Amino acid sequence: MIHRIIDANINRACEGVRVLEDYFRFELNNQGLSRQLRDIRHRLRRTYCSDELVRCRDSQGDVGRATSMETGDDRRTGRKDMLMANFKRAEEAIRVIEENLKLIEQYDLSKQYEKLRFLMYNLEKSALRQIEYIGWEIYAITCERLCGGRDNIEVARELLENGIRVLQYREKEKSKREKLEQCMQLRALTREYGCTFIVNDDLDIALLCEADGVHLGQEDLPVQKARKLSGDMIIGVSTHNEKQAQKALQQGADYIGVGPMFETDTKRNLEPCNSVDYLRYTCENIPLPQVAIGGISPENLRLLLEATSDAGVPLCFAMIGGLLLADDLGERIRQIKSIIKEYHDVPYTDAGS
Ligand code: TZP
Ligand code: MG
Repeated sequence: MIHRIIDANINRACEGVRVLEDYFRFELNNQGLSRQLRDIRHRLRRTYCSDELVRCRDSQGDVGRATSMETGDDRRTGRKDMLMANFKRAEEAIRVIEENLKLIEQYDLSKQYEKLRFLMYNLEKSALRQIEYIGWEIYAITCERLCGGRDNIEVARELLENGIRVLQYREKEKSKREKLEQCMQLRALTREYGCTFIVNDDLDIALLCEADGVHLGQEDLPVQKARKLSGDMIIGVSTHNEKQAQKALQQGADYIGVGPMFETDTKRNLEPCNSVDYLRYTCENIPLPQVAIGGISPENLRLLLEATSDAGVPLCFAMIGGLLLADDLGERIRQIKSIIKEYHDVPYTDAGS
């Protein structure tokens, strides 16, 4: 009855992949991931084709069916949960196919399925990262100078308590030693809250504190060189025009900063940027998650959301002054999130669940 097992597991794997594929295709408009998943699904079907498969099928006589109907193990709480369950479903099913093909002396085919399983592991990682990006919404950046006497750690705690899911450490006037010290503390804190932690400029500090990522400007290390040291750490790159955005994409950046959107006092000597038009361009042409930045506040946020309402890439909004200068951080975060929600109800709401 080995064919019965293989048949059930080819179906199981393909169905799991189809759930994933349609999520990335229809909800996220993510062409890259949906194409790769489609390709895997076709290879799952085609690698072992035998009339024996359908002949041995007996769904009515499946003793596992009643159990599956009775348990609530497959109740999902959100999209992340659904995605993880379906990656696992597909990976486990492929493993079963591999083992059983070996039993019927189809060793070469088993190895082909093994390759597909490893492709799924890689896709799982990048898919989960995409989901993380969607959950970012507000990309908070530190700036102790704007914190009214409080230090970065205190302010970060308040941001995290109010649901911030990505925090960048950016301090231009502190020594490396001070920065490392604060980053170590922030790493521990962000880990507690499951928040992505990114260090601006300093790859060495990012590595030492085990940050999730590093953010590089046009004058910092080039992406390819940074990648040699950073492994699979997230690398974000600031871009101010189309050429820089294309280059960041080619060089393997994981996301791009897009800005400055508006005038800002926070950063001096900014390269000019045709703001909203440029953001529209990157959303349409650069298939990477995007972080709009520069002078963004609750007052002008709708302008950006309107211009990008059909963006097929994850888009979030970086703020320093627009966030840190608020009297009540929690209130400001809720205000910004509710503005974002006017434009992106699904899937931006439960991605972090
Ligand atoms: N990069 C481009 S603009 C900017 C950076 C770091 C400053 C953003 O700060 P604010 O206060 O949100 O304008
Ligand atoms: Mg920099």
